Amino acid sequence: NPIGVFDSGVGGLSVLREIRKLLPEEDLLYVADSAHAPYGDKSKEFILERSATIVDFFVSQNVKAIVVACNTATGAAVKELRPKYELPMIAMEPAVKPASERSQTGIIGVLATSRTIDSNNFQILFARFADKVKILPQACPGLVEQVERGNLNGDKIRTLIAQYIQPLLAQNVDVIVLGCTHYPFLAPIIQELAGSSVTVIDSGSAIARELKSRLEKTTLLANRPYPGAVQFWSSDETGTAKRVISQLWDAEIDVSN
Ligand code: DGN
Repeated sequence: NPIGVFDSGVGGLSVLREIRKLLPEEDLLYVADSAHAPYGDKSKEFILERSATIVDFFVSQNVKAIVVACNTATGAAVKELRPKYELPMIAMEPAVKPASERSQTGIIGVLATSRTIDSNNFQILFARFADKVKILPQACPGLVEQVERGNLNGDKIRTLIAQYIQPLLAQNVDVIVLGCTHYPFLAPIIQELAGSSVTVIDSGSAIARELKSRLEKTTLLANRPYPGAVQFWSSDETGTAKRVISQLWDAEIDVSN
């Protein structure tokens, strides 16, 4: 059975690629809810409703586990969804723990959507590390939209990123955590603009490792010597999602609606 992975759009592909690297033999089903992206400016109820619809779709496809590859959906929906399904459900968490261990200045920045920063989950995470490290959250309106269009470089995106990381650098941040799954696609520019004394980290590989360990515990790990299939679905019917998923996945792929 496949593993279902979803995001508001194409951002979750940054998590999907880590899963593919670590668990190449697994069948993967990716859903990009592109017609409703970004989730960042939608209500909690709306995100919950969309997430439930996608999880029901995964159940109809007989998935054996679900990865919520979206920090915003994690904050808005996972607590409500988990008790309703028996499937293992792996969700995002900004990589604050590794960042706190790495930081020399004791000050880290977290880039995320406003909805993630305002979420309960984030407040809890924030409180959990408050005595170890100073966390500066930074909302980044506009970045998700750019990635959704496949704009990973250029003046517009550089100006936005510079504007968001400048205040962090001014406060001596030496680790920047990417708390939105769209941002790893912008990591090269974020790194370049932040400079070599700053470490940029995301949660993709940690989520893949957590998925693996959950599957091992439940003996659901695929055990075969050949690669699994990867299938893509999107709620976008204009062709943009197909184009951008192909660009980010670095292969000409088919996208079902
Ligand atoms: N990829 C989503 C996240 O990790 O938060 C972006 C959410 C959005 O659609 N704004």
